[in-house]
Parts: sequence; C-alpha cells; structure tokens
Amino acid sequence: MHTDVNALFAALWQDYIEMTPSAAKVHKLLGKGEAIINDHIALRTFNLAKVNLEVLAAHFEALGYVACADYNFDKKKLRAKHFEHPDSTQPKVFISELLVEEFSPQLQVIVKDMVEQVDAAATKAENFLYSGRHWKLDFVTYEKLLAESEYAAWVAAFGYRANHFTVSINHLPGYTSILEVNDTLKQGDFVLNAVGGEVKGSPAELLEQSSTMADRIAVTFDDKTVELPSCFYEFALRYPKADGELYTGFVAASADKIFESTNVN
Ligand code: OOG
Ligand code: NI
Repeated sequence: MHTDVNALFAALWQDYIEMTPSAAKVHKLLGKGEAIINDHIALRTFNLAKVNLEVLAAHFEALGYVACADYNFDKKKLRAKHFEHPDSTQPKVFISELLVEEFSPQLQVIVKDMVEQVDAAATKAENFLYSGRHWKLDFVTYEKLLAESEYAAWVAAFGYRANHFTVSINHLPGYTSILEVNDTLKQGDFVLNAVGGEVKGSPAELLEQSSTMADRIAVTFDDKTVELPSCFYEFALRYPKADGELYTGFVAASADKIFESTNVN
C-alpha cells in the first residue's frame, strides 16, 4: 500500500491517462495548463472476498480516508460507498462492487474463476489500484459477461485502475456553471454521456454532474485484440448545504447514469 496520498493519486492518474488519451486534452482545454482540482475518482470491482470493495478501500483507509455513505443500484446489481479524506482538498473516492451472486450461474462461474487467478498478496501491493487485469480472458468469455452486465465486462477487460477522474468545477477558474463546461467540451468535439440528459442532478440535489463517453482503446484478449470503451472524464459542481458547507455526497440516481459512460452498446 502507498504511504503517501499524493503518490497514490499521481500513479492512478498516470495509468488513467494511458487508458484515456482524451483526458490530457480535456485537462488542457479546461485547465489551460493550470493544475485542476479533482472532485473524486471512481474504482470498480466484484464483491468476492479477495477483491471486494473493502479490499480496495483498505488502500485509501491506510491513508486516512473514511467511509461516508452507501449507495445501492438494484437494477445494475451494484453497491457502492464513498470515502473522504480529512484534508478536503484531497479527492473523494467512489468505490462500487458487482453483486456477483445475483447473476446467472454462468456469470458467477466466470467471475469466480477470474478472481481465483488473483494472487491475494497482489491485492495489498502498493500498485494494486492501478495494476489492471489479473486473469486470463478470451473474447467469447468477455461477450458472455457483456450480455448480462456492462459493468462485469468492463471490470473483466480492464481490471483494477481508476475508471474516471472528475474535474471539480467549483475549483475550475473561468467556469461557474456545468452548462459552460459542457459547451466548451462539445466545442472541443468531445462526446458527452447523454443518458437521462447531459446534466445529471440539480442544484436541489446539491450536485450536478456530466461526463464524456469513454475513450475506445485496443484491449488484448487471449485470442484477439478488440477496441473497447476504457475510461472517461467526469465534471462535478457541488452546492452548499444549509450550513454553508458544500455537499460532499453522491446522488444515486445520477451515479446510475454515470456508470453508462463505459457502455459498449
Ligand atoms: C461510477 C459511477 C458513479 C458518480 O460520480 O456518481 C459516479 C462508475 O462509473 O464506476 O462516478
Ligand atoms: Ni464519478
């Protein structure tokens, strides 16, 4: 595990921009060369004991992060938690996990077989959160997962790494609304996730979010190489609660749509 939170995020970012060529371009377009404050990052996994949400979370908890809220996504068969650092300038962390036992026997067998190939020690290693795939995977198996769950197929193909980084619009010089950010992105030819509308959430929910559709990159399976949606960039604008402090949670109905930024179909 990392002992320095900045080193962990630097390593996650390095892996993320390799998976997401457009991220560096978005960064340049919105940040104009200046540093950008991240609202949060997100990670995905399966709820099997060796690799579950808690196993990923331990890497952040060792750095002082604390679990703050739980979220359920019944239709997608996912659960999630978000974590915050005592230093509120550090990104929040959103970790979700697939409820494997709620899927078909076929999916359960495939996922259990993949997770069996993970070395338990590797899950505690410094690089685990950006270590990618730990299992053999052929394209037909990937397609079987995809038929049941976009999320399962994404984790199978990409493994452990940041699924997205999120620009904090609150800290982005020159922008006061999410519509301005979305307009700049569209003028830069980036494609936004339009599921349920380009803007997810509202001032009343204290959080507005938008995201690009994931880049497509070549993924090497055991038997062939195929272009698939990798990772995306998200944008978040938070509003103050009654006490004047910015809301720090997530909005399940919005998150449900953000997940679809990596959809293949
Ligand atoms: C997480 C989707 C939810 C948010 O900010 O609500 C999310 C994912 O796609 O893994 O990131
Ligand atoms: Ni997010």
